[in-house]
Amino acid sequence: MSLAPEDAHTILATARSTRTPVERFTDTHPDLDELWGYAAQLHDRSARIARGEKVIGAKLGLTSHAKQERMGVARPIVGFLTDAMVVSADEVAARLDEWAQPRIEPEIAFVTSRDISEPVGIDEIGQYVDSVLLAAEIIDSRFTGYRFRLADVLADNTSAAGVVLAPERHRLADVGDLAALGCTVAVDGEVVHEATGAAVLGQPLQALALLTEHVAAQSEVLPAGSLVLAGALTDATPMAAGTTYDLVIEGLGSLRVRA
Ligand code: OOG
Repeated sequence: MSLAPEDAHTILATARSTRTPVERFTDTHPDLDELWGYAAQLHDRSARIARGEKVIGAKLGLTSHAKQERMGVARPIVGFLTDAMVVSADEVAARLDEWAQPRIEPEIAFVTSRDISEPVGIDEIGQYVDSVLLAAEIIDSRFTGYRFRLADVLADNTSAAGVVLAPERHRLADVGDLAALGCTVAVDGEVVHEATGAAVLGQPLQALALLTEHVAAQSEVLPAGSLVLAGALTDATPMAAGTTYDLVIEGLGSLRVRA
C-alpha cells in the first residue's frame, strides 16, 4: 500500500517535535517520487500557516556537487522558509536542543525585488534581485543519519530548520560576479571547508532562475521581498554545543555562530 502524503507529513511533524528521526519512506515505498515529495511538503506548509507561521521565501538545496555527492541525490531541490525559522546568531546556542542532528551551511541569499510567477532566464534574473547577503542555513534532517532519497527529502521540506542572516545587504552591482566569491567555513578557528560561488550551479544566480521555473510549474507566485537561499556552497558541518562556526563569503561579509 502506498503512503499518503498527508501521513508522511504527520510522521515527519512528530519526528520534528519529538526530535526523534525516522527511517526514510522510500525503503518501504520505493515508488515514491518527486511529485509525491512536493505534495507531502505542501501539507507541512499548510500546517505551519495554520499555526500562524508566515512564509517568507524559498530555499534551494543540493545545488552544489559537494552536497549532491555527499547526500546521494543528484539534483537540486526546493523547500519553503517561514518567519519561525529565522534565528539570530545569538539565539542559536539556546535553541540548539530544538534540533536532533543540526548541521550548518554557508549560503548566498537573495531578497527579490518583483513578484515572480513565470520562468526568468539567467540573463534577466538580476533584475529580480533587490539585494544579496550571506546566510547560515541550519539544516536538521528528520531522517536518521540524513539517509534519504529525493522523495523523502522533499517531503521533509529539504531538511529546513533555521536560518541566520548576516546584517549587511548588498546591491548585486556592488558585489561583482557571485561565482568568483571565495567562501570559508571554520570550526573553532580552523578552516574545514572552502569553495567559491561557482560551486552553486556554476553561478548562484542560476539557483534563482531555477526557482522561477519551479514556481511557474507549481502555478505559484513568489512575492517581491521574498528571501531565497541559493543552496550550500560546501558540504554541511555538524553542530555541537560549545563550538564556534565562522562563515565567510568574500564581498558579502561574515557570520559567527556559537552553538
Ligand atoms: C538536504 C538539504 C541540502 C543545501 O543547501 O544543499 C541543502 C540535506 O542535505 O539535508 O539545504
